[in-house]
Amino acid sequence: MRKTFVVLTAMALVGGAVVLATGGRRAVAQGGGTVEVDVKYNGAPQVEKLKVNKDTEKCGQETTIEHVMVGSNKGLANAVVSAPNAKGAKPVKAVIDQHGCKFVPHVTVMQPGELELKNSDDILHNIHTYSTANPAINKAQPKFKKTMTEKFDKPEMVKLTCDVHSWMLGWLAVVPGVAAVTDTNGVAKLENVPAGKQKIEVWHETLGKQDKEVDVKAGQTTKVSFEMKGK
Ligand SMILES: [Cu+2]
Repeated sequence: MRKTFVVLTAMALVGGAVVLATGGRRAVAQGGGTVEVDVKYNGAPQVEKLKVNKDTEKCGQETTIEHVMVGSNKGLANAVVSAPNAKGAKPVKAVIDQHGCKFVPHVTVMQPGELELKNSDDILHNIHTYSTANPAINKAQPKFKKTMTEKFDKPEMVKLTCDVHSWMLGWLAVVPGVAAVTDTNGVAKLENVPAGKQKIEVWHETLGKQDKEVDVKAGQTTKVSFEMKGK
């Protein structure tokens, strides 16, 4: 038992070292820096609570819609932060799960390309997108269809709903360059942003968008903060 544990730990350490080494090399090769973005909101959170009238064994008796999530120190969660002109970012496969009759995560960022849509609920969902730059999707995903792949080739903020569960709301940010979503403290990190002047954009589903220019330095972390205004 102990032996297995030691071997596994050693493997994990080696694996970690490999990841660190490649990560470091990539950063140096691109001459990029990190931009740490801090997004604040001075207003009150807006979380809608409602009773569920369908599929309650999977969806629960009640649910919430997270319109504006404000954490500690007025940090705004679920904001999309991006350096849209940063070239050479490595595409990461974007995945959205329909779980507990919610889109998880509530806000997803992806570069133009393919999105994997999961249904881990074992019930019927029906994705409905309000896209205009990309073809709109209105497609049933029965419980046996655990994953679907959809294409979003054009940059756009896409609203997601489900025609079976009226409360389901999510957002897909198709953004070129480097992008991330703020955490519960309102912070997001953009990694490997090419050095030099870069436009940093912040977008929030109900609070709109803002941008600022920052000077990114290779191998360093540049901090920038935003304060979103209520509408
Ligand atoms: Cu649904």
